[in-house]
Amino acid sequence: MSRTLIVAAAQTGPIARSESRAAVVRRLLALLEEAHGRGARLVVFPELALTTFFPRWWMDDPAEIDAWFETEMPGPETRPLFEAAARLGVGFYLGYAERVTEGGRIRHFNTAILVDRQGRIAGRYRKVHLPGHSEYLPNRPYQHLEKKYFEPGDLGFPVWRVMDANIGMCICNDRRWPETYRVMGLQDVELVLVGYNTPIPSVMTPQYDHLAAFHNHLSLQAGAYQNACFVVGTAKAGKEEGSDLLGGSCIVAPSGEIIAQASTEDDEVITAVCRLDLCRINKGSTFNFAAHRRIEHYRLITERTGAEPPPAG
Ligand code: CDV
Repeated sequence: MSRTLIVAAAQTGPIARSESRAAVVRRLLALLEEAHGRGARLVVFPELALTTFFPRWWMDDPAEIDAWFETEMPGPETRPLFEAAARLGVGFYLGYAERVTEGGRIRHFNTAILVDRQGRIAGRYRKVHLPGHSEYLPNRPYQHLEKKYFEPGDLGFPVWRVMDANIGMCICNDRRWPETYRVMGLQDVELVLVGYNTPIPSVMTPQYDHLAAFHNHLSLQAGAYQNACFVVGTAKAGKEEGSDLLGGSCIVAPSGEIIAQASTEDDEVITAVCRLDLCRINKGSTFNFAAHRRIEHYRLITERTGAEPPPAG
């Protein structure tokens, strides 16, 4: 029997610094309900979906920094999302800043959770590829301080069997790295969920600002095609606290084709019917990993981090 899942990307427009968690959750609830009304059974919200993109600001005061983080999930302000998931029978992906005490120390992560249709947390992912810098960079329109405020994720790239599908998660900059998708591809992933905040101008590569939308889709489409899976990319978009955030939320089929795309930089739901068995076309042919991968030639991928030129000949 073919498996079909209607999936939504619930893009948000900007979130103001002053906007309360409760107000943001009301926006997310409206998106969840709209997605449900359009038949969606899984909704993908952005990275750091509960707040403005605070890593753009340098902060020293630990209390000021910690105010951006959630210490419990669900907490009092986010519980309505979990209740709505259970009431409507709609799962969701939610990105947020996580502050947790583990092994006797306080840890900060850029995290996403997968909540099932019963409103239970079925999976947790912590962002592995943190972009930006940890030191203050003068003469910039803003900072990108993810390396200051978060530790690299420590949970790898798991895939969960939820809603009769193999589902994996990653966060924003992770989508640019083929390793992200391939580790999930090796767990037979069928659906990769990714939320993002992509500021323009880029602190890292202003030379490529005019290509930001192209590089976003290029990464999502390549990940989908090369691993024969659907990819749902959801932006926080628009002008947020003076900084432009890329839109272009989309849903990509295992063929690499975009099958739904946002047309605004505001709160917007897009949906697509994902026939999960389409993943089997390339999982059983061009990208049949068991038949074609040659792992004896891939050692450098895990043994070497940075590029080294060949010896002079
Ligand atoms: N939030 C992010 O991870 N943003 C990065 C930017 C800094 C390049 C991204 O990959 O979109």
